[in-house]
Amino acid sequence: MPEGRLITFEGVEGAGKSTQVRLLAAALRRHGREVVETREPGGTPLGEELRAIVKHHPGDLAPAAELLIFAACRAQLVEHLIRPALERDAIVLCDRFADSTTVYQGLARGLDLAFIQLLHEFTLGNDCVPALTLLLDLPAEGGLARAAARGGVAADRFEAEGAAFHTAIRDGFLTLAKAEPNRFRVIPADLPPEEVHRRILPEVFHALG
Ligand code: T5A
Repeated sequence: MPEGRLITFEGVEGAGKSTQVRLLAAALRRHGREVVETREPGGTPLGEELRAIVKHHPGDLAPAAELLIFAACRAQLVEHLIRPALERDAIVLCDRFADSTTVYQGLARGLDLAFIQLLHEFTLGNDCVPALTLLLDLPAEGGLARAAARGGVAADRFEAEGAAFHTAIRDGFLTLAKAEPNRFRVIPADLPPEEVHRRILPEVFHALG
């Protein structure tokens, strides 16, 4: 059986996803596994260019345009990084993935969920679907406060949305987790980073078999 696995991290802004990707990558490397760390939007030269646009475009960005930018980022990432890594049996850790599109553009922005599902099938195929999705859960305001406390960077288009939007994001992820309990693990994220990591590890080793 191929040993490559795609593991994704999801959650509200500032939930600690990047921090946990780094901690998990180090732990898996200590176990001798090849690990590829990546993020969405981004992860490829094209994706990083589109990331800057989708996060900081100064004018109005139509919701459909926003959706298609995320889909373009993902198509590039899957083709150029994720699929080749899985084919050589690496573990890919991705900071946000398709579930973010379902939640942000589908559930929060109100775009057609059936169309978004078709886009996922088109961009991921059936070989780049996450084996495990770690949902780092905490109240939206807690994550936003962490992101703001980082300082130095102005709020992006998403962070600048109101409280109702961010609450819908948290609720949306919890709804997806409930619908797919075999793939999702909900991890409480309002704990110190090392404690969150300690709770993630057994879930990952279980998924890796
Ligand atoms: N988006 C994305 C969509 O709308 N559709 C999509 O399809 C996709 C893929 C991306 C934006 O795009 C949207 C969602 C986003 O709004 P981003 O900057 O990548 O923008 O946003 P985030 O993914 O939210 O990234 P952040 O860096 O803001 O949050 P993280 O990665 O969850 O958090 P992290 O690890 O960077 O930590 C944030 C701060 O908190 C501290 C860290 O040191 C850091 O200072 N921290 C903790 N503090 C206390 N306790 C803990 N356990 C902590 N863990 C981390």
